[in-house]
Amino acid sequence: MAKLFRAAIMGPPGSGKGTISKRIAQSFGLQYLSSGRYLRESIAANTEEGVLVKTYVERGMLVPDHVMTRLMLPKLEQLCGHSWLLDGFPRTLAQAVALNSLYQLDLVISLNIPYATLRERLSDRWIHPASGRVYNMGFNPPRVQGKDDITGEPLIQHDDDKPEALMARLRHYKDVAKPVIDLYKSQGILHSFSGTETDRIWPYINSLLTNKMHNQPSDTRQSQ
Ligand code: G5P
Repeated sequence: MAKLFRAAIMGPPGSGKGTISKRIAQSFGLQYLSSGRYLRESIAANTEEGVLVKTYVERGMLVPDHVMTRLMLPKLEQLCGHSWLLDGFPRTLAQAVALNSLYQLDLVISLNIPYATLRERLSDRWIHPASGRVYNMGFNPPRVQGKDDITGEPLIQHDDDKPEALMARLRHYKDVAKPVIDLYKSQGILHSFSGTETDRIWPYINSLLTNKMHNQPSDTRQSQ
């Protein structure tokens, strides 16, 4: 039986995790789970957890580890039997340790994007709240300004992309990501990519994944 492939993508807000994750999911057929998108769906649905996480997300703060692991780990259980890619989780060492106790990751992609590029991208980002479709007024603008391409409904900006929340998110990222990056480096599964354009980084990620996934050993063990 082919071994299941488990990967995660890390990077500061606006680094292109979501954009690259969608390309990976499409090109390699992985199930893709975005923590940010899942949180925003919970907020929009006004679930009990949505009400709780809203107070953190709208201030650009990280949702506490125990809440994140309680939300994300059961979602992964539902993906049992599939290869998957995590976008935005784990984000702290405590989350990485909790994930590690259940699943061994095969690969972690870390994106290093200059601060000025991040700031520029996020202030230009608009989303279609119902579907999560993301637009950027320069990189991938909607066909009609301010409207979703598929439904024609209005686009909005996330509260956490507004300038005050954005600064807080960028500061937090640096502090909490370092021990996670060190952990995955020590496990020999970290691959870092630097640059200012997703389209230039993508071919390297594509070829890394092609290599890794085609050279995956078969696994006779029970898959988690
Ligand atoms: P999220 O949703 O995980 P962030 O802040 O980590 O949010 P974000 O903002 O979604 O990440 P991204 O996914 O890294 O960014 O980037 P993206 O959306 O693909 O690209 C950003 C923009 O740039 C888009 O408009 C895209 O079109 C454009 N773009 C991409 N490439 C290029 C390019 O080459 N050129 C140009 N010009 N544009 C480009 O998390 C949100 C919140 O949820 C909570 C936190 O509160 C967080 O702030 N949260 C967690 N809390 C605790 N633990 C966790 N694990 C959490 N996960 C989420």
